[in-house]
Amino acid sequence: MQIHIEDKRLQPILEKVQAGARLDFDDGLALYRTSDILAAGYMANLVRERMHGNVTWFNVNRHINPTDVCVASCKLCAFGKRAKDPKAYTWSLEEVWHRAGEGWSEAVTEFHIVGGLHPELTLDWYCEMLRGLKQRFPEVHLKAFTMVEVAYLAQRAKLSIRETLTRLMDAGVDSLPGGGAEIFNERVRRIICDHKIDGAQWLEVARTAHQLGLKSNCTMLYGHIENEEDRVDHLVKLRALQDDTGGFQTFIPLAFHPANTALEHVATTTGFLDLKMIAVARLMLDNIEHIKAYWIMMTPRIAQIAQRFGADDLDGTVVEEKIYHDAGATTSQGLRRGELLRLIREAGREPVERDTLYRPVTRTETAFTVLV
Ligand code: V47
Repeated sequence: MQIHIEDKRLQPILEKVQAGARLDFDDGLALYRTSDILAAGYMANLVRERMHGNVTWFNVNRHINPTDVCVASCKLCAFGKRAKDPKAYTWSLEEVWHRAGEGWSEAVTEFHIVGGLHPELTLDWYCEMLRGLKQRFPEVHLKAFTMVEVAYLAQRAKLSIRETLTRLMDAGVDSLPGGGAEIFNERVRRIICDHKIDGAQWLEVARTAHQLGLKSNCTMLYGHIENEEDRVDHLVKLRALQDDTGGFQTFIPLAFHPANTALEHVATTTGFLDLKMIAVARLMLDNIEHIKAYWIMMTPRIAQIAQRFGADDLDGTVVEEKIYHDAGATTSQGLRRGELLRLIREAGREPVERDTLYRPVTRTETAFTVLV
């Protein structure tokens, strides 16, 4: 099929995409720098349909954030609080288990568990939390702890990353979410999250997790002080690790929300940039199966359109979300299943419910009366 490419610099990229060839660093830069978003979207959609046909995956999950107490004080974050901040919270184990059950129904297949770097909660505490969740909700997949949290728990417990991950797996962790990656470039990282592990360490924790058989996701935080080179560098590093391990399931571009952070002066991202981030990710990350449009971050409106710009996954029903809402997100806390189906079908896609490992979940819609 012939398409009209306004930005002639994209012509060789189209040829590579049509031939199924890998894009290089300069191609990534050209894609981030173009205003020809329709050409980028067309190419990304081509790849997306080659990989997933007409399917858009979605899941029914619940986010659990046991504490917002965090030693890191990252400039990018509105969620983390100092222990002595009167607004800080830490749930007891009973509260975690109780809250996990709130809004839970048989439909929930995943708990997404992340929180602050708490100076006192121990690895044993987290393991008990996981065991308690597994005991109460044996069918629910536990996608828990970012690479940053794993590294912090390892440091506090004076254990290796491998040993820490092994203990978390024994206690019930089934996979890892993709947060904390931010932008790997050290110049940017020093400003937006200088207390976090560096990019190389993030990648090393991911590598160890994958070697132990854990799948994980990966993310990139954009729309703050990074430039286009930083973005391409980030994607190329993720792609290189994926070549080695194959352990990343999904990439999620995360738009920076400046409200209530130390970077409040930064302008919020636009729909144009949000869609471009999805498209470029689909084109550059040829070895990562899924690109997720996280509607909480990009709004249901943009997430819906993203299904035609390279995204094949909409996350999720969520139920309760704190990290983005503390940073000023005005999206709702959770989407009902029926609403997700509408967003997918109206975009001409076929919704397929999945579990965390992208196995189709077969249930009749009427079985969801509790959620719809
Ligand atoms: O790690 C923190 C980011 C992440 C802000 O793996 C912020 O399936 C924008 O990782 N503005 C947490 N972003 C969210 C996350 C995630 C979400 C959905 C699905 C998955 C998955 C992972 O949010 C943090 C950080 O990168 N973040 N503060 C902020 N003010």
